[in-house]
Amino acid sequence: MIQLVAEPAPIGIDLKRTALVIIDMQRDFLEPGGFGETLGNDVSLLKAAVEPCRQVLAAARKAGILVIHTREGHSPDMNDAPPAKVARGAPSKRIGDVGPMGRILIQGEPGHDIIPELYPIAGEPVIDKPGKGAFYATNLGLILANRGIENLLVCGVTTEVCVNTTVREGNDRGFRCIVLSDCCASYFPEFHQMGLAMIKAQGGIFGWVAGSKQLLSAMGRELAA
Ligand code: TIU
Repeated sequence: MIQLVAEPAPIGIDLKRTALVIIDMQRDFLEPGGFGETLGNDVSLLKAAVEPCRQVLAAARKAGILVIHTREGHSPDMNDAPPAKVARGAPSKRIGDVGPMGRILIQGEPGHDIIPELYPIAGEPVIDKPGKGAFYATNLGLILANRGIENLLVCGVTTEVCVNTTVREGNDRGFRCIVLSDCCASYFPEFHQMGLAMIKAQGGIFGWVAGSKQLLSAMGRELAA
């Protein structure tokens, strides 16, 4: 058990029943020439989350916590891509079009892959998801149930889109979701702040928010104990 300083209240977590879920830290969102940039965003805004995420990932691996990575994207035939998603907005390139990192948001393309700093290692499940939420049309729930997981430490991008959707899905499924604030980022700094505020408001209506430093120091105390 670790005692984590969090908002709206401290929380005790059994690390054996906890998974670290890293949402969509893909080149398509973090690097120029990918999906995020085609939507008109400044992708450099997401960089801030990489180093805190890397530190939490290293600590989780050392502590033997289950680590799960997710990737948003679609199969090359795009049978799993809703036409309403593909046609949305006025991006410079649409999902499936060829960009500098291969076809935008398509599995197997360089842009779809996870950034090198956070690359999965053998044994870490990688969940490919067609939607924003990591539970929708994936086997994430089954993997977590099989491991007896009750708590999710959530990192990734973007705070108000795939992180928030996944936390809301997880909360309704009975998981305690703890979002690591500095391990998440948005193309809109104000949405990052509000995305976190929405989770922890009303007594933690969707979950808890904590900083990576709070988690790392709580884990350090546990390892030293
Ligand atoms: N992973 C994720 O958040 N997908 C998005 O499309 N995010 C945006 O902010 N666009």
